Amino acid sequence: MLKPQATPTRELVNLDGTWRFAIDSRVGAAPWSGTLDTPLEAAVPASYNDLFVDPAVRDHVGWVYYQRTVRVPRGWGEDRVLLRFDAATHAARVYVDDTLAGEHVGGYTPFDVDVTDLVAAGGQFRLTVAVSNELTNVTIPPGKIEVAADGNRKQTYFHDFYNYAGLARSVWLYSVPRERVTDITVTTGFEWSTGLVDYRIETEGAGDVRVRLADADGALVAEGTGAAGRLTVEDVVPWQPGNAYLYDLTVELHDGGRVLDSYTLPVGVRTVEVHGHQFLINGEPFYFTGFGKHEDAAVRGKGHDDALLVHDFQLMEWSGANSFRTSHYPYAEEVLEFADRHGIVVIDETAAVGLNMGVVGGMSGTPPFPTFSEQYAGEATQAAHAQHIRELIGRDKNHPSVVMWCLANEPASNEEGALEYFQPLVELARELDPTRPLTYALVMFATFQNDRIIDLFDVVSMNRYYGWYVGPGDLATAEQYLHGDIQGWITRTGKPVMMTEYGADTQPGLHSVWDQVWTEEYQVAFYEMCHRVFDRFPEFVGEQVWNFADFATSNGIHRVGGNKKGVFTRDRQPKAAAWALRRRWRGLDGAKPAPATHEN
Ligand code: GCB
Repeated sequence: MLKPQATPTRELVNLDGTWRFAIDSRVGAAPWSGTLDTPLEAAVPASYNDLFVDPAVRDHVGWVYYQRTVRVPRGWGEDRVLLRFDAATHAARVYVDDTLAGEHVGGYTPFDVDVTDLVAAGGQFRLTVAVSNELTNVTIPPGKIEVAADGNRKQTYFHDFYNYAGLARSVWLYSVPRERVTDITVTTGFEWSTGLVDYRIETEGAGDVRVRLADADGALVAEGTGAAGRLTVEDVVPWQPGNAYLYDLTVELHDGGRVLDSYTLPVGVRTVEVHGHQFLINGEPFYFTGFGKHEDAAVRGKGHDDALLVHDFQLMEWSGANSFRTSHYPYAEEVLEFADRHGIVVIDETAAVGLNMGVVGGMSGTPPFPTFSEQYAGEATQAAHAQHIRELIGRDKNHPSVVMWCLANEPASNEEGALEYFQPLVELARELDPTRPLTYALVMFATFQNDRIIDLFDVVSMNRYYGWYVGPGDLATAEQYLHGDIQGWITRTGKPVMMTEYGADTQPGLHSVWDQVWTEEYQVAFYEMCHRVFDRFPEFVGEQVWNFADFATSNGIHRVGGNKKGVFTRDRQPKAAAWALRRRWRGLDGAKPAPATHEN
């Protein structure tokens, strides 16, 4: 799916700002058919939950309405006119004046609504967007809605981060020509020092395809014709972790001498491959250092914010991180573009978090009922998951920073039905993208003895909390468990093994000379213990701590003002562990950086 872009043949208007806002219980039926009668305005992009002080808005379960007027530029009479929603969490209905113009389900992937036949160039229209925050057994992530004793509908879900909702990413009105480029797929490779750029272009309407590849200075390095082909670049500059280089692929649709459409896609030339226990980028062993993150901040919730984007990447660089995982949903596309430009490696995760009744069952890991059953993650959930994978890969397939798809976080891969649930999804992902390895983040109940699905995947990604949920305060025992666990996975699979989550909640300012949980010293000692273990295994390919920053959670007695496993606070101040990670990952103070241990 192509991101809207201003080109010689396309224009776009950004619709961010403040929109009229109301929850459904406070407006009449069909509120889109007139001006929303509401005193509230919501910022776009932002999750709406924390904008207002009224708990009835924050805790609302169901539809909310956003509304504004939009003027169509007068020069767009010959074009098709589309609305693009970068995300509407978790479902949307889009009304142009009185007409339902489009719908979408899935809170973290973009969608278009073609409004050409409903609007006029130079005219204006009333745009109303209904957004639902409901999570059920037919959504990804799943959830459950019950009517509580007070008569109100209550949303529960099986992940800890707060269910922020609304229009948390940008909204656009854009024009495309009637004959146009509709999709571009690029895969890259090398033949010695020559770069190979394979392209496939989809179009609508007549016209001949021409492509041009320019280097970072704008100099032409290769060109071709036709809807599919291979471009070769002599002495190619590869896209490398920590050393990004992007070419520009300009795709044009021609009719004789006339350019009907033009679109430019940044392209990084790199390869990704799993070989035995190694994870290879451009044929070189790669060791992941970095974080599981969240899109999360005060007031704006999951609202995309370029200032926070820049600052988070600054902090990642400061700490010596070379990568992150988009836990637990696809992030805004701007984040991936930034990673492309700055050489940060991304594990791109779906929104399939909480497919695990064992976690709900508590520390015993015993599910109250089977996870892979009709009442929970059944066929309808699987269909939603498949559609989500299509949309994720459709959006992110061309980002060089994305080196692996993570199809789920902590599914009940130890339970009956897991194989039947995941096999078709893995086949789908491989068909959509045969070039990138696949993984899923493994919950602690899924052991090397009882996991049922690892053979379908390429990389073992472990989420483990020895020294926190298991053996809190007892790092010596934790060390033994962790060692045995990693050894077990290496022996069972022969695949690369990495840690995608390990961490300890930490209250900044709390100190102790002993191994006291929640103190800054304990978080440091916890990481030191884990790193000691990791460094014993040459088959181990990476460490992503949980979490980059503290983040908001739903109310729960295990969370004190949110999840505090961040090595930065929610407002991005470093805890002692952030400094310790920086020393390790940057090799300061004679500390041994993880990558050096593994010869890359
Ligand atoms: C996990 C989950 C993550 C939680 C984390 C925790 O295993 O994957 O979403 O936030 O544990 O802190 O409990």
